[in-house]
Amino acid sequence: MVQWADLREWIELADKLGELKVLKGVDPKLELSAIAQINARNQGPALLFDDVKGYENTGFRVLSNSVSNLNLFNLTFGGKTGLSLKETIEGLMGKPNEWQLNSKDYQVKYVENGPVMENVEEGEGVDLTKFPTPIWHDKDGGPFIGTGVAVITRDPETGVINSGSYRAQLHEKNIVGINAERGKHGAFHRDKYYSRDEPMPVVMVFGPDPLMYILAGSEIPTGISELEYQGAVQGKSITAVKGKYTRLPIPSNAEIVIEGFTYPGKTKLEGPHGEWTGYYASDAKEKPYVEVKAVYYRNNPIILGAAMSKGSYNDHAFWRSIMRSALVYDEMVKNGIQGIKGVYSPPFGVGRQFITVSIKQSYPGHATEAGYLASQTRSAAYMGKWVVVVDDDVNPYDMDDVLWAMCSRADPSETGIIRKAWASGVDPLRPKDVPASKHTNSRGIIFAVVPYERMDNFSETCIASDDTRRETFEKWSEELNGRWDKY
Ligand SMILES: Cc1cc2nc3c(=O)[nH]c(=O)nc-3n(C[C@H](O)[C@H](O)[C@H](O)COP(=O)(O)O)c2cc1C
Ligand SMILES: [Mn+2]
Repeated sequence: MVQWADLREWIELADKLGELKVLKGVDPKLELSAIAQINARNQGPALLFDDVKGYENTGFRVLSNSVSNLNLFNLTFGGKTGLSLKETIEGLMGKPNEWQLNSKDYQVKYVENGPVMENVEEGEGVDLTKFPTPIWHDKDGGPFIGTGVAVITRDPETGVINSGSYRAQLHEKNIVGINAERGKHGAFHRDKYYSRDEPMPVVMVFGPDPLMYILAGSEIPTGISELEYQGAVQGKSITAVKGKYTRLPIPSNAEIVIEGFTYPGKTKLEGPHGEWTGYYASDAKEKPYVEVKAVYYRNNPIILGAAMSKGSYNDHAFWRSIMRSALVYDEMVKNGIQGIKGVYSPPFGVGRQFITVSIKQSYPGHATEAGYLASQTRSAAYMGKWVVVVDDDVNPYDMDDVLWAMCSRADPSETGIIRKAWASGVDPLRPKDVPASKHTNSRGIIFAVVPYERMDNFSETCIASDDTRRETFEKWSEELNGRWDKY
C-alpha cells in the first residue's frame, strides 16, 4: 500500500527520509544533466531544481533522480525503507503477476476537477517554453521537455489506454515530438489510427508521480493499461479528468499535462538525443509530433526529468534494474520454469542488457531452457544482450560472484546465440546503412553453470560456508570492514 497521493507528497516523504536535495541556480543547459548523471551513478537522493537559471522566481521546477536508490524505490512502491537489494527484489517476486491480474479492478476513476486544472491554457495561449526545459547533451537537437514522461494513448480497436515513456522534444511553443519506437504500444496505436487515416489523440504527462513514470517506462504486458496497473500497485484507482479534446485521461494530481494530436504524414526533424545506451546512436530523423491543443498545470509545477547517459549514469538505470529483475522473474515462473533462485539485471546494463538468472539445476537442459527463455521474455526481449545463467550457490546480485562463475564454470564455446532479435535504432552496433526500423541484434546466453552431466563429480568450491563466514564476521566484526556477504 502506497502512502503518498501525488508527486508533492512523495517529495515530502523523500525529504523526511533524507533522500531529497534542493538545488538553486543550476543552468538547465547541460549543467543540470551533468549533476543528474553523477548523482545517478552515486545512487544519490532525488534532486529538486528550483530557481533554474533563466527561470528565477517563476516557481517552476525540475525533479531528477526521482528513483535512483533503494530507499526511493521502496518509497515509490510503498515498501519498507532500509531494505537490501536482495530483500527488495525478492519482495517483488510474484507481484507483477498479481498486479497484472488485479489491474482490471482498478479502472481509472474520472473526476470533474483536480490540482492539474489550476492553470489551463488553450489554442494560441499554449506556450511550453515557459517551463524550465533542460538541454541534456551538447549534441542534442534541442531541449527535451519529456524525459520522465508518461505518454497516454488509446488503442482505437480495443479501447485499452496505454501509458508509455517516449521522449518528447520541444520543437515550438505548442509542438512537441513523440518518439515511440517500433514494437512499443504507442507505435501500434499510431499505426492503427493512421491506417484509418485518422489523427491520433495524445496526452503527455510531463510531471507524473514517480510510480506513473516507472510504469510508463516499463514493459507492462500488451492489453494491460499501465494506469490501471498503477491502481493495482497502490490498491486504489488513480483519478483523472477526461480531456476536453481527446477524451483521454488527464491524471488529476499530475504537475503538467498537454493534450493534442499527431496527424498522418506530418513529421518534423527530431533528435539527436544522447540515449540510454550511452551514445548518440541515431541521427536526427523525421518523426511525428503532437500539435498541442491545451496545457494544464499546477501552481509552481514540477517537470520530471530523466537524464540519459551511459550505464549506471542513467536516471532510470537503478529502478529499471529492479523492475526488470521482478518482471523477468515473474514471466519465467509463469512459463513454468522451476528452481529460479534469483533474477537480476544490474544498472550497468541499464536494467536491460545484462541479466543474471540463478537456478537450482534439476534436469538436463534446465539451464538452457532458463537462459533462452529469460532472453526472450516480453519484458526482456527489447534491446537485450547478455544473459548469464548461474547455479544457486552463486549470488546473482553480486557481479564479482557472477563474473567468477563465468570465469570458472562457463565454457565460452558453449555460449548460446540468438540472432535477429528485437533491437532498435538506438543500438550503437546498427550499421549506418540499415534503417532503424529494420535493425535486429543478437543475444549471447552464457552458461556459467556446472555442466549438468558433471554435477556429481565437479570440483568443490573452497570458500568458507555462508554460516562460517557469518559467524566469523560477527565474532571479528570490529576488525573486519564491510559485510560477510554482498547482498
Ligand atoms: C526515461 C525513459 C525514456 C524512454 N524513452 C523512450 C523513447 O524515446 N522511445 C521509446 O520507444 N521508448 C523509450 N523508453 C522505453 C519505453 O518507455 C519502454 O519500452 C516502455 O515499455 C514503453 O511502454 P509500452 O510498453 O507501453 O510501449 C524510455 C524509457 C524511459 C524510462
Ligand atoms: Mn504498454
